[in-house]
Amino acid sequence: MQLDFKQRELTIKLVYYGPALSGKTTNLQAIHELVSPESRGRLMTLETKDDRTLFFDLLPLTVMAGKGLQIRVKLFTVPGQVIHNATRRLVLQGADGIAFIADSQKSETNANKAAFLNLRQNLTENGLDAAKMPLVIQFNKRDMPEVRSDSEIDEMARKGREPVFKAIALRGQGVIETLVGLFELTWRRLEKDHQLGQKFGVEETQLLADVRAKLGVKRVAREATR
Ligand SMILES: Nc1nc2c(ncn2[C@@H]2O[C@H](COP(=O)(O)OP(=O)(O)OP(=O)(O)O)[C@@H](O)[C@H]2O)c(=O)[nH]1
Ligand SMILES: [Mg+2]
Repeated sequence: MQLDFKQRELTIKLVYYGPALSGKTTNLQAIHELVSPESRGRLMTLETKDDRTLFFDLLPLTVMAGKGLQIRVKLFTVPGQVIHNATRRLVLQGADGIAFIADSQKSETNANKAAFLNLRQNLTENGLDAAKMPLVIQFNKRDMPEVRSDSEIDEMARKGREPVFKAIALRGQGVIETLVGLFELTWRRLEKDHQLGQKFGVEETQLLADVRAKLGVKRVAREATR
């Protein structure tokens, strides 16, 4: 997190983590597509080979919220392939929140687990407290055959403490919900640690409503102006 009180600017780093091919890059592409042009920057995809991220992707978003506070949100993806662990650890540095993108296919259950353990390990190695890190989980690829059932995922959501979202990132479904859910958790964490609301003179309910509205999907904005 970076703070600039003079400019009334807050910069937050959110990282999309998960096993190879679970849809992290696709999430960023869908967000880029859905968020209105005034809130989104350029999607940078750094080096790919056959659909697979070799380094990382970055999508910067900017939202004006609560009494002229400029919130910059930098979305990063990590490369999921096992061999790229050094890059994953690097991208994870300074993360304020994490969206774990799991693959709903039953065949990927072990890959999800391994990636989750890898996340915890890399957090620890980066000196970040895994227990305090804002984290949401997305089960992506709900459209595929042979996926884990809705009730199984609902049960996991009930048992775990992380918010769980279902998504079909390829069609843009569930991606904004995941992003907004993660933003809210992250804001609350930062608020607890740094009393941001008080320092910037903004009220949480209003701020979160503003962010929801601003990130809330181009289509809605279009309908409103039609
Ligand atoms: N059917 C379906 N395919 C998806 C979905 N989301 C992503 N895909 C496809 O899955 C493949 C991998 O998606 P990526 O977004 O590149 O995966 P990634 O997590 O960035 O992969 P790495 O960069 O290797 O870690 C692509 O062919 C996507 O089109 C989805 O919801 N449904
Ligand atoms: Mg990728």
